[in-house]
Amino acid sequence: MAAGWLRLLAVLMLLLQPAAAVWPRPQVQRSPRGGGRCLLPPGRFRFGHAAGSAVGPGCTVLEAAFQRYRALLFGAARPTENEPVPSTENPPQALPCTQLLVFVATPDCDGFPNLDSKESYKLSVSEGSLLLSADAVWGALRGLETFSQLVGRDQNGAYYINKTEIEDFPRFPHRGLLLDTSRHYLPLRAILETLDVMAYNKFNVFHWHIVDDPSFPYESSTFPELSKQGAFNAMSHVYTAGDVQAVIEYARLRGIRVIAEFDTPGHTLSWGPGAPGLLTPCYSGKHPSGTYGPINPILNRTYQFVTSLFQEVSSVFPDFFLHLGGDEVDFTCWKSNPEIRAFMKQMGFDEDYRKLESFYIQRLLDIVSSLGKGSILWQEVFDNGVKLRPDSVIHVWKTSKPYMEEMADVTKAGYQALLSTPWYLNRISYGQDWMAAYQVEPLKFKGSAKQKDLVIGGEACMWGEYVDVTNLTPRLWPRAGAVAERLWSNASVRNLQDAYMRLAAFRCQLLGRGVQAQPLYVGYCENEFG
Ligand code: CP6
Repeated sequence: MAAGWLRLLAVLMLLLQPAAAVWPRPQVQRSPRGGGRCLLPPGRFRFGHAAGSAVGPGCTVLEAAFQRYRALLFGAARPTENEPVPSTENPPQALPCTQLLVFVATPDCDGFPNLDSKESYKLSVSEGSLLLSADAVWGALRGLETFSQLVGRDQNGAYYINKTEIEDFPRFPHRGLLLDTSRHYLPLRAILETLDVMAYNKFNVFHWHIVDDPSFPYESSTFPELSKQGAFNAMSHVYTAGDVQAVIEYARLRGIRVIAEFDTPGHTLSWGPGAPGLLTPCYSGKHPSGTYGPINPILNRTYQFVTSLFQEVSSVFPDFFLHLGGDEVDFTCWKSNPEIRAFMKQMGFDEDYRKLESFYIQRLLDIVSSLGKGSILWQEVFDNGVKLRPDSVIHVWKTSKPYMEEMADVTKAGYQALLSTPWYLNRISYGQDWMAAYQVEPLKFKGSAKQKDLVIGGEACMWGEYVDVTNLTPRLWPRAGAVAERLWSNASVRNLQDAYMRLAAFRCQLLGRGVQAQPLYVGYCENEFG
C-alpha cells in the first residue's frame, strides 16, 4: 500500500516537472496537459531522414550535425546495442523513442547561409515518435539544438524528453557576435569553440574584426608583408588561408555566416609597415613627425592597393556582406599634412574633413560593390552624410546620442540597421549586467512599420583591449545569451524572472558541454565539476 502511494507520488512529481527550458525561448511551445515522456536509449537512438525529405544521407551539414548532437547528448554514455531500458522510476507511459526523423523541404546542403536563409522549424515530441521539420537545413540545425536542450536524465541516468510541440522561427535575421582578433590574437581553437557556443545560442553571424591598429594577423596572399610586418608574431600569431577556410567551414556547418571587417581609413596603423606609402604621414610644423595617421585618401595608388586587397578578401569570404568599418577617423594627422590641406583646397572641401572621409568611403564603396559585395558600415559614415548605396547596412554603436534616435534616423533615410550600442559586452560592471542587455527593445523608436522592417538585427560586441583567450569565454557566456534571446525570441518574451531561471539552467548545460561560462548569481549546477 505504502509502495503504491510512493509510486503515485513519483509519477505526480514527474508530471508536475516543468518542460525543460530552452534558450533562446521558442516562439511557440505547447506541452500536453497529461504530460508524458519518451525515453531515449543511447545505444539504439538514431537520427534519420523522414520520408519525402529533400535531404538525405549525403547532406554534410546534417550528417555533421547528427554526429555533434549525438556526442552532446550521449557523449558520457557508453553505447551498447541491446541495453535494457531503465524502468523502475519511470511512469508506465514512458515509451522509448529510438529515432528523431528530420524532414527538410528544400535540398540545398552545400551552400552558405545568408541574410535570407530560412531558420524556422517545427519539433514534435509525441507518443513514441520524434519529428523535426524545416524549410531548409539551417532551420533543421536550429531545431536540433532545441531538441538537445530538451533532453534530460532521470534519477537512474536514463535519457528522456517530455512530450511537447514547438514551432519556432527567429525574430531578426541577423544575430551576430563580434570578436576582435587585433587587440589580442585569439587562437583558432578559441574561435571555433566560440562558434560552437554561438550555435547553442542560435547566433548566426560571426563578425570577425580581424585587423586593427595594434596588429594585422590576416595572412594576405596578395600582400604577405601586411602580416609579416603587422602581426604580433608573423609565425604564431597569424590566420593562414587554411585557418580562415577552417573558420568559414566550421561556421557554415553550424549555419553561421562569417562577415570579415577590414576597418578603414582609420584603425589601420598596423597596415603601415607592410604597405609603405599607404598611411598619411603626420607633420609637426613643416616636417614629417615620423608618425602615421589614417589611410592617405588623396593618392591613386591608395585606391589601387585597396582594390587589390578587397578583391582578395571578397573571394576569400563567401558572404555577400563585407564590413568596411569607417569609424572613429581622427582628423588631426590629415590636418597636419600640407599635401592633404592642398588637396582639400583643390576639392573645395573647405575645412570639413568629414568631406575628405566621405570622398574616401565613397570610392571604397564603389570598389566593393563592383566586386559584387554588399557593405556594412559603422554609423559615423551615415552621420557624416556619405552618399550610400541603398542596400548598405548601418551599424549603430555610439553612446553620444540615444541609440534609438540613431535607429530612427538611419531607417528614416531608408537604410538597413544593425544595433550594437547596448550590447558592448566588453564593458563590464558589478552585478547582473545581462539584464540591461536583455531588456533592450530594438524596435522601440519613433518610426513607421517600413522603418522597423529595416532593422535586420544586431550584434553583441566583444572588443579585445582587455580580452584574450584566458577570459574570452566566461566574459561572453552566458551574457551574450541575453542578446541572443532578444534577437531570436518574440518581443513579448521579456520576463526577467523567467529569463533568469532558463538562463541559469542553460548556463549549467553549457558547463556540461565543457564551456567555462560564468555564473549569473549565487547557486550551483547539478552537473558542475569542481
Ligand atoms: N575599435 C574599433 C574599437 C572600438 C570601435 N572600433 C570601440 C569603441 C568603444 C568601445 C569599445 C570598442 N576598439 N575599430 C568602435 C566601433 Cl567601449
